[in-house]
Amino acid sequence: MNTNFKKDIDLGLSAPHKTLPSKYFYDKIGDALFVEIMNMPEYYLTEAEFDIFKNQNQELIKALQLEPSTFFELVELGAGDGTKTKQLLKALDDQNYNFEYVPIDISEHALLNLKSSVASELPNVKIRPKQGDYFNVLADLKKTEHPIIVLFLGSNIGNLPDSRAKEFIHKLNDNLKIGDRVLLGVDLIKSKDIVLPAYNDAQGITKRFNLNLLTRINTELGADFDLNSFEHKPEYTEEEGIARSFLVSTKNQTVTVRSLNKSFHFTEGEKIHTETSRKYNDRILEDILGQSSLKICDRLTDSKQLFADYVLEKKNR
Ligand code: AVI
Repeated sequence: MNTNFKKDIDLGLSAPHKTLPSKYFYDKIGDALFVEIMNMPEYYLTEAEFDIFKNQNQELIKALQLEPSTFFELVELGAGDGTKTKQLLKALDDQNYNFEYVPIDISEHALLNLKSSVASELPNVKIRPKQGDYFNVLADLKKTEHPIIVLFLGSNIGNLPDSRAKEFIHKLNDNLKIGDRVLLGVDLIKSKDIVLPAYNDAQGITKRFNLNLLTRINTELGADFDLNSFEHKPEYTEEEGIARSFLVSTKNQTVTVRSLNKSFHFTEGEKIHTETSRKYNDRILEDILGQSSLKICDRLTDSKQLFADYVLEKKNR
């Protein structure tokens, strides 16, 4: 059994404001539900970023200051199925850029699928998948002299609270050389009537995604959460720019987690915070970059101005 999982669940459910880490959404069922989420009409993020990669790949190449004759490594953190990235790979390949694609992911399975799809769709593209922790792989790559371009797409940084996003940026900064660049995909701050439905879809897929956390605790830690006694509830205000998902107890109840030898009491209306999805603008990103040497050089947005891919460069201060 995963001891970190057990420890994190204990910590989160024992806190005065109960919380569960969103990284535990992604088991086999959660991965499949997230694919469904990305295809939902309400979840505009995926289509908006795809629009940038499909329709502005020339602008992207220019903004990243890539040169056909200089070898570079295109390193993607958490590559997934690479749908967006393949648009950029194709444009680079068509114009004979000299590069290697290095997708990094925790999932060996995702990397194998990506490798075979790139090999069949873009046979000229050199791909060197790396399985493991982002920063361990980046630390190794730092030793090379070639320019590194890091892709961190899909507003994945938005799932980190601001303090952790700052730590992430500082670690990324430490693992890059002067002149290396980052393409950071973020969801932009916008009104509630667009953001909330993306986290509360009509078909109830996001609700299943959120409740799957309780199913995991039931299955893996022998808990007795009654899924019918918790409601999915997202919240968002445009002023703050943060969407938060909660599971709300619909009654007073006690849940026992066998492998922890513990029971947790929930009052009616009590919330468990399960996810943070921060939305960005220039000012918020500047604040997250803080004193790091990563500076904003450029920004591309989709045709509806919903999503942005920022180009950051590590400068010599
Ligand atoms: C992966 N991440 C950027 C998604 C988001 O929008 O925060 C995860 C997600 N949660 C609910 N819907 C999608």
